[in-house]
Amino acid sequence: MKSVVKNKIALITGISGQDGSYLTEYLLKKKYVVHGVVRRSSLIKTDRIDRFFNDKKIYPKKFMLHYGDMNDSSSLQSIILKVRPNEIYNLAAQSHVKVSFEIPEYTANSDALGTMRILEIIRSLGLKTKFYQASTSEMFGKTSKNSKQNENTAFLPRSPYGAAKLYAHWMTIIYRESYNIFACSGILFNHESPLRGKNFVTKKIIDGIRLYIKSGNSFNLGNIYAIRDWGHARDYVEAMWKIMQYKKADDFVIATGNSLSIKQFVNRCLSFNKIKFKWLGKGLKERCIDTSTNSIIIKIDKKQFRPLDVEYLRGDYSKAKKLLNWKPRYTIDDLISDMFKN
Ligand code: NAP
Ligand code: F7E
Repeated sequence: MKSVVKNKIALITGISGQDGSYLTEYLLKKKYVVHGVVRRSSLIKTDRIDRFFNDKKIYPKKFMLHYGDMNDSSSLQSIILKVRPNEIYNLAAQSHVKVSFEIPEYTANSDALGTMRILEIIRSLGLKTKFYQASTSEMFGKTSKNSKQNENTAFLPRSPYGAAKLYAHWMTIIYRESYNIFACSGILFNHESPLRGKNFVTKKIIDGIRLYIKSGNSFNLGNIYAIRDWGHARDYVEAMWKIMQYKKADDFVIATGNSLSIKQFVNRCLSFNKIKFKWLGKGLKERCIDTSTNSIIIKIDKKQFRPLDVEYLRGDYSKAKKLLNWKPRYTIDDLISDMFKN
C-alpha cells in the first residue's frame, strides 16, 4: 500500500514583508502549504505577496492568509489552533531602527512581547510546532571596530528595536531550554532586495539614484560612515529554512563576512550606473557631486541621523557554513545589480 506523504504546513508572521515574500516562494517550491498572518489596514498592502494570490494553482489551496496582530494573543492563538502548523517562522516586527526611537513602546510590544506570546501559546497548548525567531545583528550594537560578530559575541544593543529583539532572542532560548520546545533563531545581518522597504538605506539610495538619473533631483542621507554587512534576502530565507531543519534547535549568525560603509555602497551604485562623481566638504556640509554636470546628487541631512547608531557590523557565519552547509550566493555587486534591474 502506498503511504501518503503529507505536505508540511508553515505559518509565517510578517508574510507581507520583504522576507515573508521570499520565504513563501521558497517554501512553496519545497511543497509546503503556507499560511500567513496579516494585519488589517484601511488600504490593502499585499503587493509583495500578490503574485501568490494571482496564481490559481497556489491560491487558495497552498497559500492562505489570516488576520492577526503580534499585539493580540487571542488572534495568534486562534490562527495557530486553526492552522496547526509544523513550523512557525516569526518574521513580524516593527523593523525600522530609527522609527523604534519614536515608538519604543509599540516596538517592544510587537517585537519583544509578540514573540513571547507565540512561545507561550506553543508551551501552554503543548504543541510540537517548531519555532523560528527573526533575531538581528542590531543586538550586537556597540561592537569593536574591525572585529567580526559571531554567536559568542556580547549583545550591547543601541536602539529600542535592538533591545526588544534581544528580549525576544533570550525568550526563544529560555523556552527552548525550559520546556524542550524546538525554538531556534537566525541572527541575521542586513539583507536587502528589490522588495526592501523604501525607508531602508539601500533601497533609498537605489531609488534616489534612479530619480536623479531621470529628473536630476538630489536626495538626502544621514550617517554615511556607518558600516554594514549586506546580503541578499533570497540567500537569507534559505538559511532560515536550514536552521529549522537542523537536527536540534540552535542559534546561527547569517551574514556575508564582508562589509561596506553607506558611502562605499553609494559609490558602487553610482559606478554601476557609470556616473562620474566626487565627494566634497565635511560633516553636514558633505555632498556628492556629479562631475559631468556639476549638480548635487546627495546632501547630508541632520534629520536622517539617529540618537544612537550601530557603527560597525561584520558577521562571522562559520557556524552556519559548517553545520548547515549554508553560504551566501549573492555578492554585494550582484545585490546592487538585482536592486537596479528589478
Ligand atoms: P519588513 O519588510 O519590515 O516586514 C515586517 C513584517 O511584519 C510586515 O509583514 C509587517 O506587516 C509585519 N508586522 C509589523 N508589525 C506587526 C504586528 N504588530 N502584527 C503583525 N504583523 C506585523 O521586515 P523584513 O526585512 O522582512 O524582516 C523580517 C524580520 O526579520 C523582522 O522581524 C526584522 O526585524 C528581522 N530582521 C530583518 C533584517 C533585515 O535586514 N531585513 C535583519 C535581521 C532581522 P505590514 O506589511 O502590515 O507592515
Ligand atoms: O540603516 C544609515 C543608518 O535603516 C543602515 C533593519 O532591517 O538591518 C536594518 O536596520 C545604516 C544606519 O538599516 C540613512 O544610520 C544613513 O547606520 O537601512 P537601515 P539598519 O538600521 O541597519 C537590521 C539588521 C535589522 O534588523 C533591521 O530590522 O544607514 N543611514 N542615511 C540611513 N538609514 C536610513 N534608513 N535612511 C537614511 O537616510
